[in-house]
Amino acid sequence: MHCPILIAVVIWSSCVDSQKIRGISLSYKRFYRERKSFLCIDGSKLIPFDQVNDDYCDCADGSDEPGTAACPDGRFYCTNLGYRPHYIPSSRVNDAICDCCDASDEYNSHTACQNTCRNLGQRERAEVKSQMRALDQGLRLKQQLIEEGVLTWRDKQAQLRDLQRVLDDLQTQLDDLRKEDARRKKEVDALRELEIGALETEENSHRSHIMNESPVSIFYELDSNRDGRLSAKEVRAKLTDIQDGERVLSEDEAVIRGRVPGRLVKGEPVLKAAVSAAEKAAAELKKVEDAYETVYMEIRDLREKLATDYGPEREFLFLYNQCFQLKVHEYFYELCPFNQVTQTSASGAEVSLGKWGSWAGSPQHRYSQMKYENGEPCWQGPTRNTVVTLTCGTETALRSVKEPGKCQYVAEFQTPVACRPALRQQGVHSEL
Ligand code: MAN
Repeated sequence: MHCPILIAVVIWSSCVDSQKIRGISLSYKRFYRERKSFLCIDGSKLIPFDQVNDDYCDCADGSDEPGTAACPDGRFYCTNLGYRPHYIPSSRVNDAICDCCDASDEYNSHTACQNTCRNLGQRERAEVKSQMRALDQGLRLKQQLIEEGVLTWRDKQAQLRDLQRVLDDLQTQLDDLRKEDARRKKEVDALRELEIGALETEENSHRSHIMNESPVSIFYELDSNRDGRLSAKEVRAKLTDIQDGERVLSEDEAVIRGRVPGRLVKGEPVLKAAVSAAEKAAAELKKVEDAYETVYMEIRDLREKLATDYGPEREFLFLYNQCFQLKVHEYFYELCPFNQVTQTSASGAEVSLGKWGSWAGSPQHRYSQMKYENGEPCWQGPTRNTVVTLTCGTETALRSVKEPGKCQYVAEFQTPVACRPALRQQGVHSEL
């Protein structure tokens, strides 16, 4: 029965106190209970209570003058009912500038300060409300992206298994084709050996035939117009024939001896067919070797991508293979998450601002920052690096890029997957 009355008395008395002792918060009220004397909060001095807020600084910590500008390091508490309370340096009390939205800092300056706390509070509450809506929407989108991430992950795993099967199959083909290639090459080599032997035999018999012929038959062979005389022209014609014959023969021989691929001895269909079959086998082997190389690289890249840390729920996986651009002044920036950051100038020159390094947030929020390292070296400076801070938003976009230190870049990347339910309790303020 007495309870409501008691509460009213307590509230009334605290209001009286806090109005009487200007510039203190409710939590500090206990130090300023009206007694005969006041103990400086740092315990250094005991002074009569009527010296509190008497515009003369008695305590070294400034605690006796919370509501005046008397102490150099004092601070004044703006209660700002309806908005957010905060401290201002007590030097700003009665300086003719309205600092507290409840006008409490200008109680004796004749400056007409308006109490704007209610409006500010309303505006802030509306803003927080819309931020909360955005946070809720962000969290819903995040959930969708996590679910999409699960499917993408399964997809990639299946893709990896398929590629591995293709690679195994190519390996089997390669084993067979390598054997076939070696067999075909050996066959051609054997046929060429036989051919060299045959050519040498033919050449020897041709030479011995000429050597064994009688002078009359040689004369008869040279006398092509059958006039019984040998002209220089007739002799030269025959010599040219012989030289040509020898040249062709020695070149063929060279082809065989030097194993020049693709050259055939005339009139040898078996060798020709064997060379063609060997060429076909080599081409087939090359084709399968190239395919093996391509699939092998694909598997390696995919394994590397899948080994990346995409967050506890793989919520960042959807960023895989995506890039985000932003133009800031004369530069065009591009962030390709888990890959690299680049800067392109108006002239079109592209510079690497770092390659994917690691997550770099604080131990509690590891996934709130990304580090891209070892970019293009800066002239007379370090290599370019970029720290990307992830903030919660309903869209995924690169929001800002700055260069606070030479060749050291910082970027803000907004995405729903950076939204955390805890932001609701924290008031999301700086995050959204
Ligand atoms: C380029 C850009 C700048 C950087 C300078 C350093 O102009 O990459 O961001 O500061 O080089 O020389």
